Amino acid sequence: MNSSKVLTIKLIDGDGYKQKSQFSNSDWNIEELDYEPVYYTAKVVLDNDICKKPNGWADPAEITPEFSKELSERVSYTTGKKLTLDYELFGKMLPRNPKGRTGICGRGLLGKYGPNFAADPLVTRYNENGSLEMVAILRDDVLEWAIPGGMVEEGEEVSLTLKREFNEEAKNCENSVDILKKLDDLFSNGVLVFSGYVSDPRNTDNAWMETTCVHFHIDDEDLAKNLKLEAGSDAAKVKWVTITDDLKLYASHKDMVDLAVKNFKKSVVV
Ligand code: RP5
Repeated sequence: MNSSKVLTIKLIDGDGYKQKSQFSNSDWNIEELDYEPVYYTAKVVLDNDICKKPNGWADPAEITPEFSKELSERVSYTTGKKLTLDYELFGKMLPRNPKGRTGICGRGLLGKYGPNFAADPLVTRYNENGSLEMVAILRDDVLEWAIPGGMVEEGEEVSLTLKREFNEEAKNCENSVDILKKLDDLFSNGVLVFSGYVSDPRNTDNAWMETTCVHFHIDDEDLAKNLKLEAGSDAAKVKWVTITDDLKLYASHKDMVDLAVKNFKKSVVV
């Protein structure tokens, strides 16, 4: 994210990822007088304005003094501090991406100004050949393999999000009562891998992703062999993928997998 190059550009028609403007340095401390980020807030975000739609998931489009106050009370995982509203956009003060310029302002495809909280359940097992594998989904928006993670809903405990997202995206099918019980046990014993800002192609100068990744390693042979997977919401496919050095995953997912594997190998007593 600190690279001086423009981020991965995905150009999808309509409400998708947008081309970002060029910049030479992402560091806010280095002045860039001709920096002109593209303004973009997707229609799907505006259509889900919490003030206009019952069950809407996006912040209001109108920045009222009351909303500004609410915004300045939000706390980031990354800094552990309340947001500072020091980015001026169309005469309103907004939060500034803590990791630097992105080439895009507004919320893009993200619902919230500031941090947008997600949760990433990394489920692994050893296969019959002794290789470590993870459950991966093929995201149906960008067609890249990913951890089956998703957004934390308003008021939801992260531990619930981890399980809900795994069930919705990767285990969208019947499993025996025994397997479900074992899966429940598995999800009650995760190891925290990472919590904080992640480099996601949707990040903008004013809205960004922060996630909690938790590792759940399946030791139980029955669960490892017999857990049935089926792709559900937001997933075109699901499968066990061998974790190799050159595995390519969406956004920062490979970094989180590498961290989990490193910690896991250290924790295994030989
Ligand atoms: C990533 O976006 C997070 O790591 C998480 O996996 C994902 C959440 O977004 P959606 O899957 O809900 O689009 O940055």
